[in-house]
Amino acid sequence: MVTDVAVTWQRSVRNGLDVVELETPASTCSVALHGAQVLSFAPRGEREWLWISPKARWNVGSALRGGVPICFPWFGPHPTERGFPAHGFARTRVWRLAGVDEVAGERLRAVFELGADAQTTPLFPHPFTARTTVIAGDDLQLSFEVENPGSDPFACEIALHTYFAVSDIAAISVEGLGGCGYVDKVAGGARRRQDDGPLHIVGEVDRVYDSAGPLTLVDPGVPRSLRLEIAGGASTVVWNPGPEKARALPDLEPDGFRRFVCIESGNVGDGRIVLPPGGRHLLSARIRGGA
Ligand code: TA6
Repeated sequence: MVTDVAVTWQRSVRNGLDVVELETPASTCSVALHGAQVLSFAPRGEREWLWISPKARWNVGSALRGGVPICFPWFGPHPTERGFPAHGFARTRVWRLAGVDEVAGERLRAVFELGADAQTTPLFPHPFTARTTVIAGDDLQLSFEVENPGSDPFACEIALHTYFAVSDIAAISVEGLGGCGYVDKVAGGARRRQDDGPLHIVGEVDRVYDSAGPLTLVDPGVPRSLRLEIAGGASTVVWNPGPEKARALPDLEPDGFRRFVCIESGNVGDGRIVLPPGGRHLLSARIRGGA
């Protein structure tokens, strides 16, 4: 739906966190500086595409369950250090807002930056520059770019850990993964192959697919289809905790697992990247709506 609303943006505070609110004729979108985390995106007159837990923790330094957390420089638990934060530190640091500008097609672009400092170096002993770009218009575009300004190579994992809002987890399907190999984390990391046809979520699902899509999330309950197109990715993670794991998550309501599916795009596991000195990697996602 295109309205006569102007392209405009402002800074605000939501539950104590600094937020950039983007308004375009086609959509509204909000992004927290904490984690450069997209919190919401909705085309005008339509339902929210992203889900945030009503029990999410809105504290600097805590992971906020919902929207699009960015996992970097590792995904899941740290490979060797048990005490390090899950999914790295990018999602729990306050990023710098580098700017907001209008781009072609009455879209707004917001750019956020994060670099190595005294808090990141003990966790990840490498210089790095990360840049997250959010473009809101009639679709949502997100990119994460990382550069290695140092003199040694480093390996890292990246994921856009998107929490898509769904009418009911039992009703949705994910198209585009049929025949793909995956690591089944619920089965202790067993390697499996996805059956042909759409994926339906039954119980706990936690899989790292060797594919970056494109994918379509079909939700007959809205009804809505969201198309996810990725560039620069190698992996897709599909996660839902199911009813039992959900009970163990303090920032999730007992029934909260029904309201979202995580479809996470990036470079994780065997798809991780190695950046040589001066190297750069760009991961981009575009989410488009459809009936
Ligand atoms: O992306 C899947 C996953 O790694 C799961 O294993 C699950 O733990 C989830 O992320 C959420 O992690 P979090 O640290 O945000 O609770």
